[in-house]
Amino acid sequence: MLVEPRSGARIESECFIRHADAFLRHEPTAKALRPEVVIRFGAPHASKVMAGWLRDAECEMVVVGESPFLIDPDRRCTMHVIANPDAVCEDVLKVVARSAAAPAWLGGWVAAEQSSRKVIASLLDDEAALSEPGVARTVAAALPRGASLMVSSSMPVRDLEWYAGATDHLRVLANRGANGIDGVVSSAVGVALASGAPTGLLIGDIAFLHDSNGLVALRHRPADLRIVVIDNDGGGIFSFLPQRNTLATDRFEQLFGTPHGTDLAVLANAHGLAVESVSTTAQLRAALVAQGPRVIVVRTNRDRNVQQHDDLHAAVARALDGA
Ligand SMILES: Cc1ncc(C[n+]2csc(CCOP(=O)(O)OP(=O)(O)O)c2C)c(N)n1
Ligand SMILES: [Mg+2]
Repeated sequence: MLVEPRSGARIESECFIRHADAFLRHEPTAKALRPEVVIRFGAPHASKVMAGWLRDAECEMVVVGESPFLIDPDRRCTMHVIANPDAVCEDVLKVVARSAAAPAWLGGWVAAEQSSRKVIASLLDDEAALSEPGVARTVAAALPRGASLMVSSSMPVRDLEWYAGATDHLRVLANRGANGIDGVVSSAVGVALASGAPTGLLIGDIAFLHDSNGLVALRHRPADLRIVVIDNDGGGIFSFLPQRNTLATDRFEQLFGTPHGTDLAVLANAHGLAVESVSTTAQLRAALVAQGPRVIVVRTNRDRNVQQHDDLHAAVARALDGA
């Protein structure tokens, strides 16, 4: 079972695969794990790597969901079942043969997952200088059981999917789609107020600025909202795309990077909110304990972020080669 955080099914068991985005980049592993049938419940993962692997697999793909609207950008779905996922699972269990022995193919998935978990934990837990993947992993781990976590586009929702541990202690929410950075602060305020529970918001600087009106009068509201802003002074996602290397840097920055230079701590202060800047895992963990509304700012660097993702994937690949 490949589980992303929004599924609510990201439990500790190694049969619940978290790090497919990392290990499917390793070609021999991706080939060895080629599926014959895929059953997808709900929306696709954010991972482009997983989408490419599914596209190449030429397998049967059943999509199960309650909505009649099918999200299938690569036109891979061979059967669309519009039904309640729980009811479908219960019906399937009545007809499939159940055996005590795990199927042979499961071993390959569990082995790849185990190797990836070890590498990702060793590189991200307690890293001295926080990376963006490390922030996503730490935020998910540090929020208390029963909390909600809203994640923004573009990198936070991806980093959470790719690098977080188990997240079944949380209710994870995201606005996905073409306008992925619209209204994210306001959505999180709504979640915090409606749930009455601790709520985390993991958000990039541009999405934060784009909806900073959501901070208006927040200090007067009974919202335990703990906002973590990853400030890489622009849109970090674009540094992963081909235009980063095909355009001159100043043109890339003007069109895609869009650095703004705004002091986000001052902005949050202007709304009378408590603000803290952190740079280590321990500081972030400690800052997440206090109740909100409050803002925690982590400064990162877009080019270094690409390198840190590459380093993580290279380390996972080395572990898989040695396995
Ligand atoms: C309303 C809206 N405008 C523009 C976009 C295009 N867009 C997608 S991601 C992104 C940059 C987001 O930057 P930030 O919030 O800092 O996150 P990062 O990429 O750095 O993780 C932009 C402009 C969008 N998704 N929605
Ligand atoms: Mg950014």
